Amino acid sequence: NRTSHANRSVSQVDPGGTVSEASNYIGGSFGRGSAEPLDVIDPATGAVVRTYGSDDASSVAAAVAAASAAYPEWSRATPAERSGALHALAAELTAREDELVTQECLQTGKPRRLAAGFDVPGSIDNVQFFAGAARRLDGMASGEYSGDHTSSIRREPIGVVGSIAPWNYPLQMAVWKVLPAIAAGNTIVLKPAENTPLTTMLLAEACEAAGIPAGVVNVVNGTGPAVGSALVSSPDLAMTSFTGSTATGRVIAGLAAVNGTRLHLELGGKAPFVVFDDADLDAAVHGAVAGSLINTGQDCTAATRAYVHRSVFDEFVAGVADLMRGIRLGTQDDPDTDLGPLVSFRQRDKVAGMVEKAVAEGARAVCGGTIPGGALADGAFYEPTLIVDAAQDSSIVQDEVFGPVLVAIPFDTDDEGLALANDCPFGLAASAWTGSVFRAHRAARELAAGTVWINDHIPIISEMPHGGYKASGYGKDMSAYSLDDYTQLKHVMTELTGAVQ
Ligand code: TXE
Repeated sequence: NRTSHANRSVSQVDPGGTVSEASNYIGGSFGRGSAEPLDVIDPATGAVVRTYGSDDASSVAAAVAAASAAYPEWSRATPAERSGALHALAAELTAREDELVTQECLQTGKPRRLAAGFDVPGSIDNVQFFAGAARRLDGMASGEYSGDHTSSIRREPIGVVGSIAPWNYPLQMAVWKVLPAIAAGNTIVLKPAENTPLTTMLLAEACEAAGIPAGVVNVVNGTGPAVGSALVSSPDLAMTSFTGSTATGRVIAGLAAVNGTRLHLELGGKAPFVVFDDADLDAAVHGAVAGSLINTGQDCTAATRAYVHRSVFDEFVAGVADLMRGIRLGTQDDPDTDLGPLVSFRQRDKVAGMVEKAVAEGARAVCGGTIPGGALADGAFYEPTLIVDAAQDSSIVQDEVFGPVLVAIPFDTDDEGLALANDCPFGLAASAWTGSVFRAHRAARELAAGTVWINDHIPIISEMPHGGYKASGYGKDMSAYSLDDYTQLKHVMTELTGAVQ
């Protein structure tokens, strides 16, 4: 019964921090789903940190109804009014920064340093960006293209957006979905991943405290097949946005197609990291380790395939393995921790299985390739792993591992290096390492990916778009470009002469 905790904040519902009864935020009220209870598990220890009653199709219907009811007023608010509400949201999130970091680390296992330095401040920066962008939703300038008419363009919101987010950066993914949607005047129902609901509920609490009108932002929680598919199947959605696996993206695309719902998909990646013979090798080695191990490799832009010119290949491999062996695995609050666990034991087992298969097929782990024992044995940890001798068409090279695993493959010519980099279904991000401005520009032009870094790998900024080419999906997150995806254009054509009867 979703109304049983109406108007109580998440922290009031959950004073002890062990059993949360709130699973949804619908029409401005926190409530509790009565479907199967789900556990939130600390992957660093295996301990259950929260149990919540998940939602069901009736909560989804109520959330979509609340978003539909809130839409007329929110869509007609002035840009300044919406911007003001979003600035207030940024302030409420800032006031909760510490709590957001703690909860983000608890549910994902990420080191406090990462959540405090990247996840949470990056999310707040994104909210601030969209608070500003909400006032720049201009249409194209008008003009007279026929002698008797004047034309103008209106940029309008679409309606109710249904969004499904993954677990790798729970707060950031929620913000990437919610902010462009509501900045543009839409309302939204968001379902976070079932194992990482905590910071999305804090985001809902911040929305309430910021005075964002009831029903503009709604959250439901539960599994993908039960709650996610009920949301995506709703005929009252104008748009669906999803970040997650390619397989689930295809299911969602099918469900959305039934209702003709607009789609925005970010479906992971398999980023190549191309090292030419004139690269600063020390920088490339450090970049490869940082780029492949970011968030324990659970980042859709992580470096996964290093294509390295044969003349520097051995030195690159030795350098990366050396640095990887020095990486310290550990729990969230240990200040010495460089690398946390995978988000779940299921994800850890997926990574281990893919590495085992690669080795059975003839590849070799230069370092790592194992589940650590000792004090780390209770958590979902996996050693940083560098693979060589893998075939270009093997699963470890072509499929998303989403773990701390980098494959290195040599090439002989620039053409071959770039061709191998593009020989993969994914196209989210790529990097090229070179001292030559010509090679840099050529790589930027030829690498088939939504983001290409030159002599770096990983940084993102709120002002610039993030989104895929090829099987990595379509539509942009972040930046003013995402507002194109969450709005529709209307041509208004006015007859000027009064001659039409
Ligand atoms: O993803 P899913 P999983 C990749 C990564 C990872 C793999 C599997 O390779 O190892 O996916 O992870 C919801 N209808 N990425 O199984 O299933 C689900 O509840 C509606 C890459 O966890 O895609 C969750 O909220 N929704 C990625 C979300 O989809 C459904 C980030 C993501 O889960 C659903 C995460 C359904 N039928 C995983 N089934 C990236 N692009 O960054 C599931 N969901």
